[in-house]
Amino acid sequence: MDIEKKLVDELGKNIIEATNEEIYRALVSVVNKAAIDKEERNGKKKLYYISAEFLIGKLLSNNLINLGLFDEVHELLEKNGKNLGDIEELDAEPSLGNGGLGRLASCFLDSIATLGLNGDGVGLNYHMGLFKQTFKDRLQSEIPDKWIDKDTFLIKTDVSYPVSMGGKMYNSVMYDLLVTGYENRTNRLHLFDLETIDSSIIKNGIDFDKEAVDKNLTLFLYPDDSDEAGRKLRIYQQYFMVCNAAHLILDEAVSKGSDLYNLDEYVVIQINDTHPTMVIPELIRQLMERGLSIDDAIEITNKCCAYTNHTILAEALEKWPIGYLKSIVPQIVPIIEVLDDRIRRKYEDESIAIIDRNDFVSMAAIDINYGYSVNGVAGLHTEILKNTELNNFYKIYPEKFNNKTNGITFRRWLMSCNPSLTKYLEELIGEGFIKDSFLLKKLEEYKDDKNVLNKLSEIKMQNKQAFCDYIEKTRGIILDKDTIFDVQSKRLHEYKRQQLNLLWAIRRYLDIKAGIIPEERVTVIFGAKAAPAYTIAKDIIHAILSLMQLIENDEDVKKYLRVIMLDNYNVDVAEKLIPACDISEQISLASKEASGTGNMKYMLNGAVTLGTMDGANVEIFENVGEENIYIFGLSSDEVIAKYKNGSYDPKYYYDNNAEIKRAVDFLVSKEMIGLSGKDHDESLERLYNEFLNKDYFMTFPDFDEYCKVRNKAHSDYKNQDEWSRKCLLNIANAGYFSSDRTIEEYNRDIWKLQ
Ligand code: C3B
Repeated sequence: MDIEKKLVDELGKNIIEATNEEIYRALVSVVNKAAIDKEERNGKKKLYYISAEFLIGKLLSNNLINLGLFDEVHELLEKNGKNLGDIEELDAEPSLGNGGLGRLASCFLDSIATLGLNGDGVGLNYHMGLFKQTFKDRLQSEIPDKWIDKDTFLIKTDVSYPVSMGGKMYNSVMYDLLVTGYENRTNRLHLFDLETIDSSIIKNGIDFDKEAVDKNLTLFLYPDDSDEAGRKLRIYQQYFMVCNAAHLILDEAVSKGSDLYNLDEYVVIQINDTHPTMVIPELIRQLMERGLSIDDAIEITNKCCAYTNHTILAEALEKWPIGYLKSIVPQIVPIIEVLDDRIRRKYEDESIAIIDRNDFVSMAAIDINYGYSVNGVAGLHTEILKNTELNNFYKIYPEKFNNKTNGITFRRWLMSCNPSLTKYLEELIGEGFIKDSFLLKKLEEYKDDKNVLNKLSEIKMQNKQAFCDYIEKTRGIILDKDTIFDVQSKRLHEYKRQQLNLLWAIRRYLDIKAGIIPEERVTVIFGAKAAPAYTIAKDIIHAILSLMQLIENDEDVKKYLRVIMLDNYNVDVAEKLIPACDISEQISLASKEASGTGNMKYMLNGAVTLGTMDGANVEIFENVGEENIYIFGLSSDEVIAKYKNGSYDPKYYYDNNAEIKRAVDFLVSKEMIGLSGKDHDESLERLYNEFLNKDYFMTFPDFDEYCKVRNKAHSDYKNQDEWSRKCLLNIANAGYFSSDRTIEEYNRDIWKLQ
């Protein structure tokens, strides 16, 4: 393909005369056309991956790489005095996700297309995304993340369906993003929307009138659900998503020749967490509308739907009051009642019923009773589901349960974000690993080769320098690449325990103030958004930002310890941060992190994990061996036992462990409180009390060992050859964590697409 000609045709002028904006717009169009050429209409059976979130990241480079155009375009632009990096700055990151769940969905779409499988994503086109995080007075504040501008990769289609909600009719409109596979076919991500959305109803921050559904339906992902209107809005969103999905699915199947009784030969639906669960009663309803009996409709739906569980935290296993459903989607309530009734008659087990005693509808119970597959996302997580959280279901449906350990796409998380490492790996072991990730193992041959180890350290240093440059340019903060980059980036949640990391940093700060000078200089980096209504999570951010401010203004401490909290951590920032990391903090309370996928990205880019035996950390441990990972903390069995017998008492640790007391007390010290210019700070006081009276995620029992192991990792870092060897072995053993492997397993065990 003559890319130069295409670009010039699109521009209507020479590249050299065009502005970056014009080039960006032309590239979007050229890329979309090239991607459309790779669409395939064949394939009888199709996967529909329905998800409330797709955290896709910027698309330009990724699409160029997957279409095999990256080098060509890069050179062409250079030749004309332009820079692809500058043009990429104009590429807005689609704000359609929140955290791991949404990022996983995007990695999956990449792998599905790359493996040549027939599968599309279905979701919603949030205009303002989750939110954009800014810091003001050491507090998080939220503003709309307006990513849909004139020029995006979105393609407006003429597909539209009527959706009845709350006694009104809404007409949807479907937008598509093309999903390019690496040297393979193009699939689509379908994003449903309303034409009537009106962002002028947003007032201060991200507040808006929650009842104006025609104006607000797809404004934000996860609108605040701390009041009834907010919870109802989530039901509106979820139903809107699945009602459209069901229409699309049935239309496509019928057009390919399905008589609907054989729908399962044409369709498989993967329900990503409980948000899309209403697709089950809705598909049944639409099948009945198309003439099937309820018995047939239920049986067929059952054969088409599979469910992935991503968490054991009760807060995320949705339950909706039946009253809400009656007021918003009365058309599916009788179906839900039938589904419940059948389960109750068949099994006399209240705990697996769909409508509970308090008239709440358990979304997971619909999925598990009426889907044919239930999977967890890492080995340990699936075992916990089977043996504890979902044990009652497992006893009835053992054959439905299976594990699919998460993975990440190497196209984005290696080739695109770390080109120098990619290139070096290609020189050493050939290009095969890009398509067959297990070939990374060949790198092990070089584990004692000093030149290779040096070169790997050198690449890491360059990436650290590039990250420093980026932070200086975008945040005005000057970092020192010759310190250990010790990083924790992920959503802010108590179970992920950013507060444990913070306590270590306070301890280190106090030691330095007391004249105990550490041997290693460390830069602790955080990136995390807190859900707007999650008070304690915001308190943790406030405490981190307060410590950051203290240190930034203290030249004595700053030489040895920096604490940096990055604002608005997103895919774009992650792509710059991850290749620059030395130590990857994966310190959730064992049993609570279903899998984690950041842990895999860091490993692949040659960082060493410091973590608990939780989620996929367990499998990272098994793959790299104990020499090449730093493990600490209670085991998941110990944690589960502690919860069961209710024996945990944070006060005991506080009273008996002087280091814990010292660090926690510092939260409400005059240094920290003083930053507010007042004599008290509600947020810090609340966090202090939370530690003392609750510490629900058991920070204190793990504190001593965490500090010990972390300090050991820091001191091991001094021996650069040994350290680099650990990095090499992490990279070499990351092959298992490719999402290509995960998707092959989904397809083999669940989807069975050709
Ligand atoms: C996340 C989990 O917290 C992670 O452990 C897991 O790796 C990913 O999903 C992907 O499986 N998760 C999330 O981001 N949002 C939820 N609502 C539930 C789980």
